[in-house]
Amino acid sequence: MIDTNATLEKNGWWSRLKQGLRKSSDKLNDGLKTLFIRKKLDIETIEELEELLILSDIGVETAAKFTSKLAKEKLDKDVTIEEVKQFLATQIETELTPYAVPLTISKQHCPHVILVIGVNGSGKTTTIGKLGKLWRDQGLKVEFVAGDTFRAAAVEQLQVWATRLGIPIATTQAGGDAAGLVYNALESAKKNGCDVLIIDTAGRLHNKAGLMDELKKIVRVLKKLDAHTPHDVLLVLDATTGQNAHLQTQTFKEMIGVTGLVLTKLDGTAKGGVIVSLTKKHNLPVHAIGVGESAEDLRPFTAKDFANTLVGLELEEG
Ligand SMILES: Nc1nc2c(ncn2[C@@H]2O[C@H](COP(=O)(O)OP(=O)(O)OP(=O)(O)O)[C@@H](O)[C@H]2O)c(=O)[nH]1
Ligand SMILES: [Mg+2]
Repeated sequence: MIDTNATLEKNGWWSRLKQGLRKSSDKLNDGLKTLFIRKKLDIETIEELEELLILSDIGVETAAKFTSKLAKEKLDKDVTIEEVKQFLATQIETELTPYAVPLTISKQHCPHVILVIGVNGSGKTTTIGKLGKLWRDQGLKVEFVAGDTFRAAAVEQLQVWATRLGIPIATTQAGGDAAGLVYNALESAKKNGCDVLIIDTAGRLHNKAGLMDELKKIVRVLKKLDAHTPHDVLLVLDATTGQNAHLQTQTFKEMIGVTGLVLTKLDGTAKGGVIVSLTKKHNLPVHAIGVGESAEDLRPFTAKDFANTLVGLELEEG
């Protein structure tokens, strides 16, 4: 499984997380600073705080839940901005903890098959490269399948990661049959002792129906060889798309089935709170988040680190 406690580069990851969530935390913090000039917590401040939370895409219901709880505890009492930040961080952490689930690779699966899906440009191929590095570094035998046969450049892009990381990759020519490629790749991965088979897919075909049909076909052929596969269907979402991420999740969930989320490009949005509403609404775990383009910019998702960073609290050492 992904070792969430890996100390390697932990401090480096924290500073990347902090840097990556800067847009979101700056927005929240600037808002809080203007709100909490007054010392006493009045109803007007509570309402403005609710608005600020809604603007961070945390979700209308959750924003109302947080602020009514704060009002119950602190209305007409003196509060400091630090207290409010601590309160929000605790609430966000509580909301997210059930959804911060590491992606567990079972060596018994031989191989553990992960199908990676999402609309074009969401960060699928990059995420596969990053995950491949993470697991390879943990000593797992990883293989890639370049299942986006729609574009020649897509195969090349995954090939670059594979070469750089020394990870074997199954490919076919552009325009080739993705499901056939996946079938052959699983068949040979079963023979050669591969631990994790990660399948890249197209984000765009001629139309949405075509894309969904191809993904369904891939799932069908996997099941023909091994009814338990794919063990995970990872939906990769670009966090900068905001409310659109909700729509994408709904569609992929209905059409293909999704077991977990990866949120990418959190560094490019001020609405990092979208993770709170996404997980809750769709009841899906977040396995990892991306806060930049390099291989080190993806890590397992932990509720406390995310919550504290989002509200601008310093992370605890250790
Ligand atoms: N800033 C930032 N950029 C990212 C992140 N993840 C991916 N990207 C960039 O987003 C762009 C698209 O990523 P890809 O991995 O090619 O996306 P894809 O889903 O495979 O796209 P298609 O193959 O077209 O379906 C690339 O330029 C990546 O470098 C991230 O966490 N932060
Ligand atoms: Mg791609």
